[in-house]
Order: sequence, then C-alpha cells, then structure tokens
Amino acid sequence: MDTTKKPGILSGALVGGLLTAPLMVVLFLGDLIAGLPFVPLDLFDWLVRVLPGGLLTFGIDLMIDVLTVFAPNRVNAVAKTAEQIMGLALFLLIGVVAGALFFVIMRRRTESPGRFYAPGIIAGLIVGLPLIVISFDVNFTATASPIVSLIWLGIVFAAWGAGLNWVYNALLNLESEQDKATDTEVTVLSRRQFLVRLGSAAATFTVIGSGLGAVLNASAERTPVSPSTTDIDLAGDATDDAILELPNADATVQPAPGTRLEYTPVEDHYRTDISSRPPVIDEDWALAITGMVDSPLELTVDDLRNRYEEIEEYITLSCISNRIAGRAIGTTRWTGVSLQQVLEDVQLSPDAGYLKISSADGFYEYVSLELINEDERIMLAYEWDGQPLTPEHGYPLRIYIPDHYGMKQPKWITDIEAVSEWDEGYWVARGWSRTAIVRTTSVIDTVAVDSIYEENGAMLLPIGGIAHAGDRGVSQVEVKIDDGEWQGAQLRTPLSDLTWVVWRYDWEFTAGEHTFAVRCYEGDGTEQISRDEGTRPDGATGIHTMGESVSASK
Ligand SMILES: Nc1nc2c(c(=O)[nH]1)N[C@H]1C(S)=C(S)[C@@H](COP(=O)(O)O)O[C@H]1N2
Ligand SMILES: [Mo]
Repeated sequence: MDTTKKPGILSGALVGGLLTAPLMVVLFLGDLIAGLPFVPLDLFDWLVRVLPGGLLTFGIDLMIDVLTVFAPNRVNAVAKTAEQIMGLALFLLIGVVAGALFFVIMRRRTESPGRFYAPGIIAGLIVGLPLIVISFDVNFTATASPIVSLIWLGIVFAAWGAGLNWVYNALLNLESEQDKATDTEVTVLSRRQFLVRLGSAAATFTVIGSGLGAVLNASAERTPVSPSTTDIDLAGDATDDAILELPNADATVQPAPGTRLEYTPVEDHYRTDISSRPPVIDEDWALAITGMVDSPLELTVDDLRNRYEEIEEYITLSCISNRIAGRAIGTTRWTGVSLQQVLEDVQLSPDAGYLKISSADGFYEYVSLELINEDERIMLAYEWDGQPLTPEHGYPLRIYIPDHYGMKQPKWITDIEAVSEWDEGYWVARGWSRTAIVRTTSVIDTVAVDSIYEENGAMLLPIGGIAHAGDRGVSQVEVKIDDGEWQGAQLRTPLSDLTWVVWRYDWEFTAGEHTFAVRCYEGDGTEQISRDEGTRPDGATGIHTMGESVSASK
C-alpha cells in the first residue's frame, strides 16, 4: 500500500491527545477512589525539583506576572491551580508527541499490523516507565501500596498504548477499504468521520469522568475538614465580645478601611509548597529525633502536648518570594512547644552542631543548634488559630523560627536528626539565601477614597497598610505624598512583637492625581532598605508606591 495514505504524524498527534485526556481521567479516578498515584501532577512536582533554581524562579515569576494581570488580588489562591493546570497540559503534550511518534514509526513498518497490539503496548510502556519512576520518586499523596500502584500504572499505560495501536489499525483499514472504492473524497471524509467519532467518545468520557471525579472530590473534602471554630469574627461584623479575644483589642488606632485583615483567616493564608498537593501523613506518624543524641525519641503530638509546656504566639510568616506588596505573607496564632525543651530530653552530643529537619514531602532544612540554644521561641507547632494544623499548612507538625522567611521552616515534619555539619537546605541548594532573614518592608494596602470624613472642619482621607520587620519590630512608618515631606503615620498596637504592624495616615487631602509612598523603621531605628531588589536570592526590598485619583466630591 502507498505510504502516503497511511495515517501520519498529524493524525498521530491528534489521536495521542484524544486518548491522553481519558487516560488522565482514569488516573484521576484511580487516585480518588483507591489512593493510586496521579501521574500528571507528579510529573509537574518532579520538574519543580529537578529544574535549576534560576530557571524555576524565572518560571514562577512569569506565572505570577501573568496571574497578576488576570487575578491581581487572588494570585496566591490561583497559583496552585495554575500549577496543576500546567501539570495536566504537560502530560497531555507528552501524549500528543508520543502519539505522533507512534504513528510515524508504524508508517515505516512493512509487515501488516498484528491483532494483539504488541507495538502499541510496548509504546505505552516505554512512555509510561519513566513517568512511573518519576511518580514513585515524588509522590507523597498516594496511599495505595507501591506494588498495587506499579501494576495499576503498568496496565493503564499499556492499555493507552494498545488504544493508540487500535486506532492506527482502524484508520489503516478504513484506508484500504476506501482504496477499493477509489473515491478519494469519501476516503478523506470517512477517516475524518472516524476521528470525529473518536473525539466525541473521548470528550464524553473525559467530561463524565471528571464530573464524577469532581463529585467524589467534593464529598471527600467535606467530611474531614475541621471547621474554623475561632470566635474571632474576621469578616469585620464581629460582636464586641469576639473582638476582645485579640490581644490588641484595646488598640486605639483602627486600620484604615481596605487594609488587609490584621489576623489572617487560615483558609486565606498563603501557601508555598514544593508539591501540588499536601503529602499524606501516615496514621502512625510520630516525630523521630535521632542522630547525634544519647537518647533518641519518638514523639506523637499528644506526647508533645502532655510532656512540655504549651506556648502560644501571634506570628507573621512570609515567603522569601513575596514581592513588595504581595500576599505571600500572613498572620495567625501558633501553638506548640519550645524546641529547646524537647531537645533537653534527647541529650545532644556535644559535637552536634545542626539539626536536619526533614518533611513528609521530601523538603528539608538545617537549623543551627547555636540559634536554637539562644532562642526559646523556636517552636514545634501543632496548631494554627487554635485548631490542629490543616493538611495544607503542615499537619501534624511544623517549626517556627522567628525572624526567618518560611523557606527555613519545614512543615509536615517527620524527622529531626542531630548532625555535626551544616549543609544546604532545600531552597538554599536551589540558589536562595543561606540565612533568609526577613527583610524590613512596608506596604500601602489602601487609599480609602470612599471613606473620606470630616474632622474639625478638615476633610481627611485614610491611607493605610502594614509594615513588617521580622522580630525586630517596627518603630515608625512614614508616608510621602507626591513630592512632599515624609510624614509620620500612626501605628496600631500589633498583635505581638512577632507580627506585622498596621499603620494609618489620615491625610488632609487635595483633589487630583497623587502618588503615595511608604517607608518604615525597625525597632532600633534602622531605616528599611529603599533600593528596589527582586525576591531572589535574599527577599524583596524597596519603597512601595501607589497612584490614586482623589476627587473632592466624596
Ligand atoms: N515540608 C515543607 N515545608 C515547607 C515548604 C515546603 O514546600 N515543604 N515550603 C516552605 C516555604 S518556602 C514557606 S514560605 C512556608 C509556607 O508556609 P505556609 O504554606 O503554611 O504558608 O513553608 C515552608 N515549609
Ligand atoms: Mo517561601
């Protein structure tokens, strides 16, 4: 038969794509129903781990830029979804390329296609094998046993390859039947008809399957999630009683309308993870403290609660990749125990210099014992906002280290190992700061043009936001309007000396287009860095400015 009439590279690409969509649905359902690995997200997570830090940062920055254009106020919320979509798209692309290659190779074959789809099954396994290896490497969410997962993935990829083979054969047979008819137009049409039918079957399966998945997912999510039973009403319509719960309830300075919430609801707290989904934690989880210690320990959360004094602190956590005025910063109440106390019980060897803290998702970081010995606030935390940590935020245990960016503070801790030598932690190895000390920044959240008010005959425009300097405190915030002088703002009593500070400045305004700028000083009077610096490697610095048009009518 004339090879030009055999199905070619484009049909292969199309068929590859059409079969990969249902393949993803099958994998997704396997995950939901039986805790089997969901390879597309594993593929993405694997890339995140192996890409060089610079390239990865470039990619993340690009994504944040794009999201900032489309969803400026919800960048963090949307970012995870965007990552997941990229994982699916990449997986689909692999299917398309594999389909194209398969058809190209099959065209070259001279023997007639067999009935058992051996070439397809082999192709499916060739594509599947590296993906299975990757999945086993980075998947921390599958609960099925590895052997079951292996068999499942082998079968699914083989079936996908057999499907490719089946479609190839079918297209080829259509061709030869049409050869007898000698009417080329009919030939083209029926091949097209076949592909259209295949496409609608694939689409139907994909839609129904993902619909089913969505339903299963929703019912699965509803059950275990603990409602936030906090009695602090964060929406602002709290009863007076509830407001008294916060330690700065008697603060006289109120946030300017439009300032971000001083106490971040856990569900709105930013997330930065190396995985698309939180790792699944073993039911018999216990923290293991090992290495250069005389008496290694295994501690459950209950052990921690019962054996050590509980400490509680209002804390602002921020990500080193948070941009000036970004939302990758949040404040909540942390509960746990002092790491110093716990370490007393393991009898560290005098030669131990660092703790290597490892997590259920493969993340790890080194903390120096010198730092731990001088700071009793360093906390193994099991609660946020008075509730056990959520799966996203590190259940069952995470560490808090004052004055450091989040990248130094593992969530989902499984092991603490005392070691003699320092080594690079997960993000340090990828080019980020070795020390990751929080940099001092201030942000304008609002120029409240809708809340202009009159006081003593003057019309005042509230301007406000936050300033943050790790545990060094904020002593002063200043605002500059257009080319005016820097003016002192009012500082609201913070929730603690480990949180951001809410500031406001009530400006006797003039109508028109204005530019607003803010800067702050640390507790000891050190001025914040005003030079613009990007997030990598040490965290962003610079003066935040904002333009706003103010009209006199309001
Ligand atoms: N195990 C683990 N811990 C981790 C991370 C992670 O990916 N895995 N991300 C770190 C980073 S970069 C930050 S900023 C904080 C974010 O904590 P959050 O997601 O609870 O806000 O967790 C840190 N701890
Ligand atoms: Mo981070």
